[in-house]
Amino acid sequence: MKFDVLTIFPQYFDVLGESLVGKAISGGKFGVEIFNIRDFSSDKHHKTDDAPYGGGAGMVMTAEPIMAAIESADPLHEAHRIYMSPKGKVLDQKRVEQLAKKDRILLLCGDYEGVDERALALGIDEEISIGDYVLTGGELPALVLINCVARYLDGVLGSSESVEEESFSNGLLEYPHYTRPEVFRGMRVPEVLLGGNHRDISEWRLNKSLEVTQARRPDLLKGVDLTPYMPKKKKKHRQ
Ligand code: 4FM
Repeated sequence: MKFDVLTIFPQYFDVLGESLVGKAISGGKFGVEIFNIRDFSSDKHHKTDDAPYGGGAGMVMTAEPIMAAIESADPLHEAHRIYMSPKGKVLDQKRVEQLAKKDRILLLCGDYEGVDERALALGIDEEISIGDYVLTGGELPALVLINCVARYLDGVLGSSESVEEESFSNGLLEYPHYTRPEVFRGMRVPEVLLGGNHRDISEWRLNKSLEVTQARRPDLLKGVDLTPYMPKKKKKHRQ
């Protein structure tokens, strides 16, 4: 997987040098290339914004350097081109899983009051939001998207099972976790986890998952099929 990120604030992405995501990048599992939109401005002062037509406060990012940056990063339109914006469809784990299957993703980060609509019409395939709140720009949302997609790529998590076992993979919130010591400030680790009976442990964890989901995010249970799995009876074939 290769991410191309287009931004006027490339410093935001220095954080990718740290962390598990950074390890995966240096491990060659995926790459992130940062493009400074300012480098693509033909203006003598490398201007990337201008006053809005129709008036009003703030500045709008101009279409020309954005289109030049998009076409330089992805001249053959091989990448899925995403604009991070509160107007986009809100990202969920299902969409993250689909995005993780793509070979290339281009992320356009806007700042100031907005991006000239023509750059979006001509250069962008999809708008994605990370949630219903407003930030100063698309850089943190782009880092969020890169981070959750990276978890699906080999070498980011400890093992591939960890992605399948966690919150949302079964549509439920996670069960509680415990590690040593057995007693901390008088609080004991639940007895079942010390016993080594893996059927009992799985049952306890599923029940805890259902309990925490019902208590905190009952909306998530609407998408979960709680019917117990029942193998179908084989039809009897007579000869
Ligand atoms: C985006 C500000 C573009 C200015 C933003 C411009 C956001 C979100 C967000 C702020 N992006 N999910 N929520 N962006 O708040 O994705 Cl020009």
